[in-house]
Amino acid sequence: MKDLQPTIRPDRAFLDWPVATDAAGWNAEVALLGIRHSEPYAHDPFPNDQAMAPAAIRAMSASFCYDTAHWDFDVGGDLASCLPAHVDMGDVAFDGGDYDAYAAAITARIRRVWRQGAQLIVLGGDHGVTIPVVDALDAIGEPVHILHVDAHLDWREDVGGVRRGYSSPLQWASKLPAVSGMTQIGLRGIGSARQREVKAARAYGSRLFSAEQIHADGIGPVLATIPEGRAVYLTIDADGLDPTEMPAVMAPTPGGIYFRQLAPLLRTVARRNRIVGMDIVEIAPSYDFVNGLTCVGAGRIILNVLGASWGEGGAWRRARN
Ligand SMILES: [Mn+2]
Repeated sequence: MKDLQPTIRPDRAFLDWPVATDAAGWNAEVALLGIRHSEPYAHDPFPNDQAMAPAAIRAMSASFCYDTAHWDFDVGGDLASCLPAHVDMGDVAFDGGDYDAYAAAITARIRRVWRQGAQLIVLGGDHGVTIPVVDALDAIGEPVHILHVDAHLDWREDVGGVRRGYSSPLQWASKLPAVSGMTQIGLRGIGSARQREVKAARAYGSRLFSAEQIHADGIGPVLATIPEGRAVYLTIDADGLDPTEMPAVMAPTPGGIYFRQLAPLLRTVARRNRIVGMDIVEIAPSYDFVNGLTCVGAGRIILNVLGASWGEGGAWRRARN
């Protein structure tokens, strides 16, 4: 397998973590990777705006956490004292050539991360970047449930013949033997799906929650669909959140879920279930006019997952001890 060399060194590491672009040279329990591109659609510009998000999120590090040694009320402690060895692996980028080789190399690298027993954090990119990531889930060695936050269903089989673009990640994941089920939340508006995609998702057994259902009933019914103790992969499309909180997306849609709903959901999941990996995708930094609010939100979501995973009562902390 051809490796991704060189992986791009970020200008600023996520939270100023140590940078190791060569996966062979690091030994960490939390690994972060930026994936700038997925398989492009003919009708979209390449590179798209979302390709700038990994750098934009890292650049806002000081705004979402200027010192991990400080008490963090979301975490209920300080991240510095509970987070194990961690590394920023830099970014990978598609050069417009052989997409199969690019995707296969990402999958190979992530398999290595998971075989070493690390938790993976991915910064997208558009939602197509989730596909080469979930392709590596077989390396977990146990069934994995997917928790998906998005305004859109993302169950398109293909768009103009392209199978691995941003409209297809959950449909793609449903074909993988390592994936045991999925819960999709935040759905609303023109949720990208035609009737046949909604039917296919339901026939597969995906548990769908509109944003409105969550506003009405809270997160309890969502939690009930995630098998206790099962490994979880979390994929968050920024447009799943309300655009008042995460405005910098290509398809802002009113009525989204709020951080105050997502944070306790993720905290509970990260305590009951080992979140083996997560991605946050579809941030369009050119639209992040207001204090970089969308990138700050992304950083806070990642910090919440890390804190709940590795802090008191966290599933990763339990698995390690
Ligand atoms: Mn999406």
